[in-house]
Amino acid sequence: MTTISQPAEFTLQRKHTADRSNAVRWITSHSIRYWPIILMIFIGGLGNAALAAVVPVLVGDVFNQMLKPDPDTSILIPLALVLGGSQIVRGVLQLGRNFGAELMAQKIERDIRDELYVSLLGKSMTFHNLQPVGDTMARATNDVREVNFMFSPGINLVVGSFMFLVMPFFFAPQYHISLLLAPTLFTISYFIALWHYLRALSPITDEVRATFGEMNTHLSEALDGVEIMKGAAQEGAEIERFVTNARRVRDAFVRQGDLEARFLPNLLLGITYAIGLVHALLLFRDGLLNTGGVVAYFGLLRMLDFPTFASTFAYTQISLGLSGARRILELINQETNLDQNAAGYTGVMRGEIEFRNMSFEYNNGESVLENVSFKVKPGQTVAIVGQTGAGKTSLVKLINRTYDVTGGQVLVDGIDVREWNLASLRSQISMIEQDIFLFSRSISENIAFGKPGAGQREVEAAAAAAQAHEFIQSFDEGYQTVIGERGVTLSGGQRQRLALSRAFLTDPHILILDDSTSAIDSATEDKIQRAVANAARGRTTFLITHRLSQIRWADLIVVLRKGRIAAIGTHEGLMKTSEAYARIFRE
Ligand code: M5T
Ligand code: MG
Repeated sequence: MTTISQPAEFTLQRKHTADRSNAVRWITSHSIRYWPIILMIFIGGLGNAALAAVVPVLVGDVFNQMLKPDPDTSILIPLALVLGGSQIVRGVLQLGRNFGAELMAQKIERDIRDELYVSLLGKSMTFHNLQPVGDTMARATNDVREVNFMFSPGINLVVGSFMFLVMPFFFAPQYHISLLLAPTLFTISYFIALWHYLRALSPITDEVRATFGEMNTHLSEALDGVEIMKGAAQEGAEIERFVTNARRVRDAFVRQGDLEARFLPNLLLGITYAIGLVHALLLFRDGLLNTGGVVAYFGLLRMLDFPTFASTFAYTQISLGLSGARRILELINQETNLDQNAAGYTGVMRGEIEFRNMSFEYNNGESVLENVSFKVKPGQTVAIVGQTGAGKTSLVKLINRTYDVTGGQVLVDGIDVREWNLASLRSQISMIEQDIFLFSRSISENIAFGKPGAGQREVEAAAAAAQAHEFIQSFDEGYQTVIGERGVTLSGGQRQRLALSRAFLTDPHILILDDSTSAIDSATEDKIQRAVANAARGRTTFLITHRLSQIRWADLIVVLRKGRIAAIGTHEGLMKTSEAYARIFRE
């Protein structure tokens, strides 16, 4: 089995690897593991159809018996009983088929959902920055669901109804070999029509899924930015855009419905009945078929009902499922340029960092950092200063490989970060981001995020060191207080101290604090100041800050301007030598 293996930032060892070369193979490779269930669906479907065919056959026999001058009633009762009994067995087989299909659908849904989730976590930030969350959500929820429906009712009905299609071929020749004519004509034209239908359907179902994804992207962005939207009184324009998107989804569905309505086999079925009946009556006239035969044969033809009516619906479901699978696979197969480098270096970090002639740009090709070289000794505190957009945040994100450099090197303990085992590198570096993300879980869980299983006492000690204990205690539920999404119920200063508590708990060898919030009252400022000083002790620390009090006592100050180092040194030194630096302090 061919598997496309790709670099990822995170992978799981799996017993089963799926073939990801295209959607059909991918789904097949997932299904094949459950072959006993597939067998059950087939046996259930076959048995169900065969026992359904028994009905017209027995009814034909009953007719013949009753038309005799003196009907033998001792045969009629057992015939009726056999008929009844066979239908009970048929019910059980049908149950098996339905149950198998449902079971399969749920298992596959779970499997591909897992696979997608693991793959998303393994993607680089470059991927996540470019991939709209709403679209990913649509794929991870609705498209996964479509794959489920593809099995049940989709494939379930296709298998079930295909067996019905086959039955007239088995039973009709018993009455007269030429009776194969009508079913054969029907089956040939059915498959030709089906082929055309599926070819026309596939782009439409792709469109249905794609427009749905776009609508979702828009919705999630509008909700994310609802505050800005309201602030700018743009509700009207947003509604306009949403309506346009919703209309596209509707149009795609309408085209799907239109195609379904024009499904040719519906017409073919009527014609087949007519041909079949005329044929049977001609045989009857010539004495080649008796009354019971005509009745049984027409009953057998009636079995073509199921494939005809189930197929529009069932094949649409399969087509939608495949479109969904293609979209999920597209996401899974997206290139990831970062490699977790599982075989890389895993030592304990001393905390020495060196930027060696390093340059960096985002995907857009504009240079963000150029020719940056400096070295930090273990335990030192470095302050990065510079105007907004100078590249401060970008610089520190290269240390833990949130992004990879485009030129030169970043070394930790003298080892290129790309040579490090990614998990080992990241677990020893703690980064407090500019906009702090908190999960909508309890405060305790948020602090213990980097160290699951940390005890309450540990969590509280970390919070105390980060000067957060006090305000957490002031909440009614203390550490169990659940934070709203993105921590909206906390102030900037409080969020920062929670993030610091997180860092204390993981006790990293390198701490990076990207703090651009400058507008904080002096009492809080003082607390944060103390928390940061606590945190910086005994580890290499990068501080991005506008707070002069913090910059002042840094061991090394790097002044960035437009992606280049404008000046570097200690506070005293820079005050004397750097006009740019001195200006910052004068302002
Ligand atoms: C430095 C550009 C940005 C700026 C430069 C995050 C990001 C940034 N940029 C991109 O092109 N793509 C991106 O995904 O890079 O940005 P920074 O490093 O975020 O600057 P900063 O931290 O010094 O600024 P600030 O405002 O946080 O003080 O030109 O356009
Ligand atoms: Mg920044």
